[in-house]
Amino acid sequence: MNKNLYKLAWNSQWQKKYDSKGEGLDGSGFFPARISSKLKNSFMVSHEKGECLCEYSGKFRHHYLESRNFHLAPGDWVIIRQQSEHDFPLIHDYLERENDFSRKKAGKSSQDQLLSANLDFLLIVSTFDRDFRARRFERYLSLVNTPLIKPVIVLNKVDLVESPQSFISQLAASGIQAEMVVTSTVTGQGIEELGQYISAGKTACLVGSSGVGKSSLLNRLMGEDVQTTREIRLKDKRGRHTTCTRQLFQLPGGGVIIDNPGIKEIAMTGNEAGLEENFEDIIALAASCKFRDCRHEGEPGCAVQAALSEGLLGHERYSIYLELRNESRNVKADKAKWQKQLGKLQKQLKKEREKRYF
Ligand SMILES: Nc1nc2c(ncn2[C@@H]2O[C@H](COP(=O)(O)OP(=O)(O)OP(=O)(O)O)[C@@H](O)[C@H]2O)c(=O)[nH]1
Ligand SMILES: [Mg+2]
Ligand SMILES: [Zn+2]
Repeated sequence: MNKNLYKLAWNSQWQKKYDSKGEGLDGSGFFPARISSKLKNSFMVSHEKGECLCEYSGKFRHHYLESRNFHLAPGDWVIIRQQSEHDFPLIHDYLERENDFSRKKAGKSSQDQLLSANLDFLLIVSTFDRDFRARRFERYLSLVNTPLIKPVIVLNKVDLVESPQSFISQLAASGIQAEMVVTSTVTGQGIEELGQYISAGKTACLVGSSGVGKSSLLNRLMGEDVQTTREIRLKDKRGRHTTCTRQLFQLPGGGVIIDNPGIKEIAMTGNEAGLEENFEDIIALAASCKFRDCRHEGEPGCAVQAALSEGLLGHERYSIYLELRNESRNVKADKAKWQKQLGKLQKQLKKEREKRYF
């Protein structure tokens, strides 16, 4: 394989997955590519020879999209096929992902929104002011459902605060375990440190509210302005969010980074794996509760409540945990309801069809 593919964080594991897709992938116009961004009905992909636009093949659309509601996201590896020089290449298949990062879609929908796939690091960017709340960080941290993705908190715009240390101590006191990097795209502080996470072969994804400086950090890491940032956009007055699509970039020193539009609402998906991982201390306490299904909300013999009153567990941390857990359970219940309705509809549809034939 061409070394350009490795610059997209391709490795022997992906090669193995590609090879296992069967004979005939070589020499018949097939090649691997990584989704760089999603457009309305097509994708921009990066591959060993550069970039190109491509579309789903009819088979892929039917097999994954329509039958299984499976979607691709920036970071996914796909197998595309260029049948002739004049055709648009088509997405023929995809390589099973290692992991992904999703949130629940904003609003009432109970569906998830897939933000990106195949990550090594989730860079949760925040500034030291409005955004700086343990609760918000805990949301992001609890959405990381796999130990394969390492979350890193990036505290940007440090040039604007006088005593960053008090903010940082505040975070540490609330029990947040994630590593932190303090940065400024104005003075360059912390940029090198941040860059070390995104070394050759690694993929990182920038998330956080609008205006915290995600694209500015990306530009700094790239060494050139590849993404538009706020000032430039203010002149053409086109709305609040500066970045409008997710997009993948290759850093000059190797490593891949995905920039995201600002995230306003970071809602739980109903998958509790990340929540449990992030609140290991509480989960460990819960093992000693008298009742196995203890909700830790005042039941007798509750070890979590006991730790709370003995001061072994902080009230803030406890209340964040309950808030996220309850939200997560509600989403799970909504999803189950939705699935049931969908099942009913499908059955009805099948009956209607059968009626037509007989
Ligand atoms: N003082 C200071 N300003 C910064 C820093 N980083 C970014 N900014 C400014 O913050 C504003 C927003 O930066 P962006 O990089 O566009 O923010 P973003 O997170 O990409 O925003 P969205 O694309 O809307 O999600 C711009 O005016 C930047 O110049 C920093 O370290 N210090
Ligand atoms: Mg941006
Ligand atoms: Zn309990």
